[in-house]
Amino acid sequence: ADVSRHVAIDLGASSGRVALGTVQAGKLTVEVLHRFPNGGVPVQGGLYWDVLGLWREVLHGLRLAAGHGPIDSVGVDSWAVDYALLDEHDQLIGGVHHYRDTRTDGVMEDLLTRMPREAVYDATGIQFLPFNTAYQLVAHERQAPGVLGRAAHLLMVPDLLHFWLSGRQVTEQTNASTTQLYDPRTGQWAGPVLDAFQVPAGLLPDIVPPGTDLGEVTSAITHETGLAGTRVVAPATHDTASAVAAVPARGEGWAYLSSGTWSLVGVETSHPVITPEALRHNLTNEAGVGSTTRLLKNIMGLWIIQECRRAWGNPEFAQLYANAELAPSGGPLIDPDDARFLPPGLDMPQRVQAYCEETGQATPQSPAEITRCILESLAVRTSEVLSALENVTRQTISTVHIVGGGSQVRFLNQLIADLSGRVVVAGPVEATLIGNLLVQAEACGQIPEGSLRDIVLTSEALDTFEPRSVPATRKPLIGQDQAARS
Ligand code: ADP
Ligand code: LRH
Repeated sequence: ADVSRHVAIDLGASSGRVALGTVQAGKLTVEVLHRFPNGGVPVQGGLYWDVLGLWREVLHGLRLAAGHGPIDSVGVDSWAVDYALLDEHDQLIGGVHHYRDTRTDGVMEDLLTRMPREAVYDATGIQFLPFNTAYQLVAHERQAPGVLGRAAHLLMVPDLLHFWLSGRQVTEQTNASTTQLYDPRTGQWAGPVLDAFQVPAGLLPDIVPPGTDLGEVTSAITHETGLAGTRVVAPATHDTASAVAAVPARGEGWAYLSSGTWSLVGVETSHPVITPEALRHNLTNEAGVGSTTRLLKNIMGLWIIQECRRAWGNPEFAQLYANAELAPSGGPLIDPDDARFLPPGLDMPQRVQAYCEETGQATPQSPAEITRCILESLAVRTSEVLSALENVTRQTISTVHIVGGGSQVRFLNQLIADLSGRVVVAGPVEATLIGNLLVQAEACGQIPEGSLRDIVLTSEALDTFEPRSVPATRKPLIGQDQAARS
């Protein structure tokens, strides 16, 4: 057909959206039909996602989409690492835990005494983060002994929604790679890691690549939403993989920053880079679209500001950032990756202040000063990681593509250009949705294979930020070689 229409469901940690994408004459137009907030739900000392509430919003978005006429395909992406357990009757066992749940405290350190860090890295290529699925599963079993034995299936969050849409249970590869239970060399689950951590292999469904057709929506979905005959096509279900697929870059010498709740800073490589140097920098090798590897690192990101904003009564982001830009420059800096910033809490502004006090710096007082401190610190840390990526890949990075909700923060874009000394190209804001939609369109045969980035380049307006000179004092303020710290 000349025209095809696809629906992307993109669940971010701070918000979700359902969008309609129309592909015609090699161009994509995107209309966001429905947006809704997302966040953790604290229950009895644990932290969960409201996965049923998200599903209700998804159904609402699908009803709106059905009202626009026939839809060729639908696919889901979300944040990584989190999962649901189902029993033998395919019913949920308990809730879906949030990766920031403190149940994983100390688990990673403990497990790395069973299988050495080097061996786990060699088998998976994945960065050591305390909330990787591997450690969450062990924490789950410790909290609820026997639960992994009772469970029949494990589905990652987007796979759970694909199951509810299509009736098929699979694990899509890009998100499977974030579990630290996946071997990027074989494309299969990493047996030795499963054995060492005592994760039953029988829980894990078959792995399928992005762009896999999972069949038509079920009759229950047709009844509930009006969608009929629509294929469920797994996109790159890891949101970061979808975002990177839509980075509007050509040629070589570029890096990306997927900027939202997290800052994901990395490059695309043709193969996993699993070397002692990559391990020293705790870089991760996540699976990308088209058999690529996303060699990247997590930086704590705008999460710290999101939590401060909650403490300050939810002022508008635009206002917060405008005020931060007016605050004095050359103030204190934090290490955004300090573990104290990981858990949620209305005391986030105090945590930032405490860090500054402990490190003998001035204490930022107003929301504007605190926000500026966080933004400058993110820019410094981003520059450090870009240098680490250059060292590990022995390639020069001259351009940084910033995509995602955070690419709207023009002040941060400029800070990153200035502090890293590189050209920043900002946009698209909705890269994840676009990547999700284009992988579906490719799988449906509506666009030529490998043409995703060209389509983004012709469909989206971009902004450029040239580096300006900065006082040399800005650069070395955080530690010696922070990029080397895991
Ligand atoms: P996630 O997918 O992790 O939920 P997003 O990619 O949606 O995150 O990005 C969310 C971030 O985008 C917010 O934390 C905020 O910093 C930034 N943002 C959202 N709206 C605006 C706005 N109007 N102006 C500037 N920044 C914004
Ligand atoms: C970003 C993201 C990131 C993961 C984190 C858990 O939304 O998927 O890539 O590390 O969430």
